[in-house]
Amino acid sequence: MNKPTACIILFLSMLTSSFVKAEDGYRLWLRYDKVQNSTLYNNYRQSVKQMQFNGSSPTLLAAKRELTNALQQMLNLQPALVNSVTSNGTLIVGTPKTSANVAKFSNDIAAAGDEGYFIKSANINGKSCLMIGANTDKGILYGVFNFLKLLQTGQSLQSVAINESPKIKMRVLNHWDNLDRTVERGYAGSSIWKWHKLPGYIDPRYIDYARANASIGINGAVVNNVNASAISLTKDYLIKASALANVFRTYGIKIYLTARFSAPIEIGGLKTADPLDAGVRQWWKDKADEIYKYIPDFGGFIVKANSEGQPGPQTYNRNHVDGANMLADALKPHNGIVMWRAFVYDDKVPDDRAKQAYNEFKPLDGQFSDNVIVQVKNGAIDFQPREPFHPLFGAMRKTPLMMEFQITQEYLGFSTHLVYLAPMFKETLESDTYAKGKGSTVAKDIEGQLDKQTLSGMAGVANIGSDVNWTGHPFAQANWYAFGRLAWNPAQSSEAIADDWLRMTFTQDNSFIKPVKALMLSSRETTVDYMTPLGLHHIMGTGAHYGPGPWVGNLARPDWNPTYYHKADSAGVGFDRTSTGSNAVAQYFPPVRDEFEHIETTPEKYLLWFHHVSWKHTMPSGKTLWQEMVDHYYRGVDSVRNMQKTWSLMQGKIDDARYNEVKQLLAIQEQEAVWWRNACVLYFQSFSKMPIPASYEKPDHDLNYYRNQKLYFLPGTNGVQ
Ligand code: GCV
Repeated sequence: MNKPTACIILFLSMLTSSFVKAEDGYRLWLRYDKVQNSTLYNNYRQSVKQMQFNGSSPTLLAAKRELTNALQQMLNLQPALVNSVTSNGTLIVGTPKTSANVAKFSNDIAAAGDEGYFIKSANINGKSCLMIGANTDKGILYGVFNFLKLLQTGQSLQSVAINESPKIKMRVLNHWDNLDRTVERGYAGSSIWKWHKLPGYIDPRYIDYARANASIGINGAVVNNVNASAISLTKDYLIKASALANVFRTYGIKIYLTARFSAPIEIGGLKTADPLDAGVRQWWKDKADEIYKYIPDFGGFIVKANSEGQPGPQTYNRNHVDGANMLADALKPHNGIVMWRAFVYDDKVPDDRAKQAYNEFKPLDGQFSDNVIVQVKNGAIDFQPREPFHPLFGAMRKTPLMMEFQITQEYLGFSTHLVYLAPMFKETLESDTYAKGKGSTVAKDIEGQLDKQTLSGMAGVANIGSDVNWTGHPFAQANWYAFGRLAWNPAQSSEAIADDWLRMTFTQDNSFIKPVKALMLSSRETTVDYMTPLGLHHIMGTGAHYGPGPWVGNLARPDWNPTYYHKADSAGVGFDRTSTGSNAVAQYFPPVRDEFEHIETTPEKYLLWFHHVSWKHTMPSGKTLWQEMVDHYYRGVDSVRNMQKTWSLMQGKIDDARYNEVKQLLAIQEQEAVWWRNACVLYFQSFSKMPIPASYEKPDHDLNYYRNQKLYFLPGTNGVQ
């Protein structure tokens, strides 16, 4: 072979191997790479030599496809399909309808309910078998995905005994996707919904989206923005949505749409959208009937009403109950649900924004129809890096409440910063409202356990887009994953979820898992440290919400100004929400109320949320508030640098593509953490007039420099800069 030919062959083989190994993140946590541990590999192969899997519904066929593809890839094995159990190592999958063997497990079946399943090792006809059983096809699908997780995470199948059923009924992703494919607060490319090509073209991505959701138990998707367009309710768009619904249905996912309150005027030609007007009510009934003609299992509507400029019942001097119940009546004959958002606040209302949702909704408790669920953000302001739990939790005892978390990182570094959100979600879920005494956690409220509600739900504002890796940052996939896992069962630990995700997404290598899991678990606290420590909130740049902007105080709406929230002056900093201030604390039950009322008993992490505190106040550490604040900001940056160090040790333990991507993103995160730290410390120093210790890294610019930073064309802003 001559030299040039050899070079070309070498070059081509390098290309091919880099294509083979290229990891673009598309496969998410459903990678199904070959099992590396030879003992496990052999044991697994022995356990699933044969398979009994009957039934021909689309969902069962999808589950079977997933299972057989995965076994082929992980174990290089195609189990022989059998009708009866004649040897050890048979995997039996089915419902009582499709499998007489499964039907025998009546207790497990009863425990599974509508969506649950069991996975068990069992002796059938004297042979050792593995069973995946459920009442429903959907239960089987979830069981199969969990079974595959056991294999992907290297669990032993010997004496496996798992009984699972979800604690929450509606586990829904809220896409803030516009029909023009921009995504409000989206940082991972454009919308994945290609409306102009629907219904004719079904992008395979829709199927992978549905698979990924089903693998973590998500059973609903609101496909369009809560800042809604009435166009999505026109016939053409309903037909497009029905094509998506057809894909989702196989994977147990219902489609929901946002309902623009003024749609009867905008697309219906009516003169009003008054919810008590007979013509308007009839319009919505007809619209609901039309929707169900196209989408027989349509989930229902979500509504953002009278909030941030959206139309709503108050436009016609009616209240939220009037609006929600009108839509509920229209959906009721079809078993549809209304998710009515409690994210309302009005700058014309001269009260603390944090109090407004409670003030509006609490008096309406008990008046909503039984197919309405009120969707409440985790905190009373707006998805900040840290907020105390929303006071509506525990307070609406006759109304089911649905949690709304934000998975997309609007306030937590877009898809540029590595921030694992499970600890933040858990912090809210585990908060005790004391509504019915100790142990009345937020989780219990949204599970419907506090007052035996029949509806229960958790929504997450999706971080999914058209980027190859779906979520922009490779680690942002973990937040989608964790949301689904926690919606299924809020009691699961952030650590266990991170462990599973890392093993499925990257590698089983413990020398990678251990340090990277620790890095993930502390990442949210790190972000709070360099953005909004000690209860500071809403001090980000305006419009795009990117970077620091504590100085902003000139916006038309006072409640959009950071200065409204931190109230820094020469005496101190923080929002007095105690009885001497806005008295927002009164919206909590005692003893939470009493705890937040006093500086001494308020958890330090919420201090400036509830109190205006002197710069010289002595903190439990013995430092002044000023010094403590400075230390948090500096600690935040140090922690990001430690994340970088940890990550650099991971080179070679995973593929180069994702290693390098995360490395570069961490470098951006470090620069931006420094930006946040310097800008905030210099700004607050202009009030405290106290020094930054000489031994600390000096901000490399003065305050004016940071104030004059202007970023253009950031994603997720719908054109607002
Ligand atoms: C969809 C915040 C966001 C808005 C969002 C709103 C909401 O204010 O910045 O983009 O609008 O929350 O949750 O409705």
